[in-house]
Amino acid sequence: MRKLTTIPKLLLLLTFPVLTFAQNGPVRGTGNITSVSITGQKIEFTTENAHGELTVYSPNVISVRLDQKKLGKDFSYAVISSPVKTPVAISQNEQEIMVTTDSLKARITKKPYSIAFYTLDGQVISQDEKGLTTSWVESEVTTYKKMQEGERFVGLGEKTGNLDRKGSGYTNWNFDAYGYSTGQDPIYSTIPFYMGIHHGLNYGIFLDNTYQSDFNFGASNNRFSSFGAQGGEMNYYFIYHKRLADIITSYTALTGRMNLPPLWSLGYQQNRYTYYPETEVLRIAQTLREKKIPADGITLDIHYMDQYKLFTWDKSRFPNPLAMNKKLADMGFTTTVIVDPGIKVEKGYQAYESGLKENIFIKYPDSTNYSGQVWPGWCNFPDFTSEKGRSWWRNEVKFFASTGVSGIWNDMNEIATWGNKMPNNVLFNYDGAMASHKQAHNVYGLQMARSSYEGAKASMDNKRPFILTRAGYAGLQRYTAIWTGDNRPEEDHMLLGVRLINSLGLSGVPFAGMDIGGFIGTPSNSLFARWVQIGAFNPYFRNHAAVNTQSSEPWTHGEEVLEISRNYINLRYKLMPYLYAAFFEATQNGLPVMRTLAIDYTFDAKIFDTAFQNQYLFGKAFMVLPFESTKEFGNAYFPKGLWYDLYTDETQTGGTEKILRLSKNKLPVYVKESSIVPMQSLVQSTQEKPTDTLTVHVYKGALNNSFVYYEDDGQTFNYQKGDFYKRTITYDPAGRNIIFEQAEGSRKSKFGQLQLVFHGFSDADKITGTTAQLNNGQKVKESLNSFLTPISHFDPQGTANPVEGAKVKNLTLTHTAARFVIAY
Ligand code: NBV
Repeated sequence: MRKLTTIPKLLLLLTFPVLTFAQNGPVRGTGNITSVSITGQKIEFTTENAHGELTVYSPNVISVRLDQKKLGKDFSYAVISSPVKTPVAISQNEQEIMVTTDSLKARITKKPYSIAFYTLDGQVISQDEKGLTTSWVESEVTTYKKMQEGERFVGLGEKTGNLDRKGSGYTNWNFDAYGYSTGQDPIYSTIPFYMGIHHGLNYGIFLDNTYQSDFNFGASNNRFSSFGAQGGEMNYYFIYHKRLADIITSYTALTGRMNLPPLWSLGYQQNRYTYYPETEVLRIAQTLREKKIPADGITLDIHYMDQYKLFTWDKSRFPNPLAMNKKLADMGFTTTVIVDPGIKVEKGYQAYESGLKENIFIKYPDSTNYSGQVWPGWCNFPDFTSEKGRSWWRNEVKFFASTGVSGIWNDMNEIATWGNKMPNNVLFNYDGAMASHKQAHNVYGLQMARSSYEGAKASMDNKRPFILTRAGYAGLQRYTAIWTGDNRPEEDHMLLGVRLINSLGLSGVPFAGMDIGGFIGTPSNSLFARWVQIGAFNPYFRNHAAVNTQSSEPWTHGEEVLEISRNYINLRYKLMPYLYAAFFEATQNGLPVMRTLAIDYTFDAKIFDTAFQNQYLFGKAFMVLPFESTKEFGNAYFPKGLWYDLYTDETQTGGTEKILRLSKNKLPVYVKESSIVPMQSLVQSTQEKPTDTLTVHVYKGALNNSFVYYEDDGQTFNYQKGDFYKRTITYDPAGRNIIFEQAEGSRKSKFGQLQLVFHGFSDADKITGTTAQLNNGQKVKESLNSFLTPISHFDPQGTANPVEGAKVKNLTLTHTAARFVIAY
């Protein structure tokens, strides 16, 4: 690998003939740097054709801005953090400016401008493609990076295609992509953040520009990767860490992390376009209970409204929504309703009249309101990029809480209108800066979701709202979950959905889902069953189907599919303590709940193989292998380490491929060695109290592992005042210990008993609970049962057969907040 060394200048010139330009036909380059000023962590410079700025945000994050005109204030809808004070050395000479932090070096070459990033020991992480660097074609600005040998690219949010995006190009322009094909681009949302991987190094680049943006990872060229936008400035953040996971953590330090979701939103959500009238909604809820299919959410699509008019209920279909929602709540269901941004132009209609009066709609340049056609007919659209528009929406949204609704599902917010050709001269406030549709389009959905979140939060009495969106921009995770829109009931679409959610996870969005079963048609029975199995291992778990398709409830595909669906939904509910902890982790470090193997096994080429690219981890412990339902055999790849079959505890050594025999009723899932998996008894909704025992599964292994167990009321913001119960559980193979650290927070666990289940341990391991280690003087009641325990928790059939040779032992303790150690 090439290193940054002090090669004599002449030699440099000979080795790399710099074919540069300040202007060549319609293309304008930056040209040479002509002046430099350094203030603290910031370098400002001018070039022959441009103005530039480099800011050290942290030891690992550097922002670069370039524009043909003087740079103004750096306004962003995505970035919420400011530079942190960081030790940095900046020096310059005639040829270059050197920036060194504790983690990386950046070198700006002056003649002409170009930038490169290096590790502290001089390895190239990323460098501008000499000769092209950053340049403009009219108002379109692009930065070109040299394509490194063997370089791979991951991320970019909700993008179709392969996990490794090498060889592909993408456009960001939020688009209503009804029934999109598996290679279609763009679709609904924009997250201009990707990570490059080469030579055992990885880095992230976030282009913070809301115009239509384009990314090229070696599509139609063999020279560079590039990112650019049709207007605005070049404004990007370069992030370097040794681990890909840390890059995501830094990216989400910039753009924010998700808030703790309400627990009910992690349960199963039953959806349809559309359930009405009220009797039908209640019938669905009752049937879920009767058939013992655990569920938490019922979602209402556009037909709950009076002629699709926002902030209304159709009184003939829903005569008393508050009473209906109360009935649903008594049965353990929470209601989510859809909202579209379009407000019907109709004299006398409350929302329209108040929107007019408050003057909150987006406008043509001649100050008339822009009208586009959607469900209710001709509509005007609130300007969510103005504080006035957001405040109007926040106020209107209170309507939902007053009718007993806790979830707001934001649809059509690309903006989608009939014709899908919104004029570019429509104007948006853009928080005072005034922007055209070209600049505001990609943030409209984000700002709508933000307004819904803020409005719902303000009207829900300290309860956590749940917001779902279709469109969005970088940073959407701060307000909302996202789903992948109008997918098709096809096998490859199910697998594409897995990759879309994985890619969203790489791009800072942990709370994502897809329409289970496929939206625009009727899936085969086996596809529906497989999709529910996978859905149980998705962060947001909702099935949905369009009008004029077969209904999508788990019982509509026959008894066998019903049973398979129930088994996996049951498993999801038993895993709730594990899942909630995974969400808690996402709020702390931005890491996703559903993780492509690229996060933990970044430099293992095999995981990018299209045969294995859909495999993912669900939380830290489970590796899910999503195969088409039509396959009898599946080729699996096990990354290094030891893996336990979730259902049999059979072990599999990593670094290997294996052909698995598949069956309809079982989704292949493996547990990583040294994992810690807390589970609870089966409940029918998250509102039902589980039994008093928390079961913690421990898998023997050689890796150090720690798991942060987290509980709170699952509903309110009281956790912000310390009302939580949190404890770190560490698996320490060298010390042969499992350590339960002292619990933190002012809350008592809802579980009085703790049952430990040991997988892969043998009698020779002599597991003991060490009561002596308790530091509060309290005695721990313990009983070590040295018989094989039925591993019914994971049996998809629920038949609870002990598995021969599984060496599962259990130990039951009184749950105490004090630190204790289990030795083996
Ligand atoms: O509101 C109807 C549908 C909704 O069910 C779907 O989930 C959205 O993605 N919506 C799109 C409107 C257009 C459907 C053709």
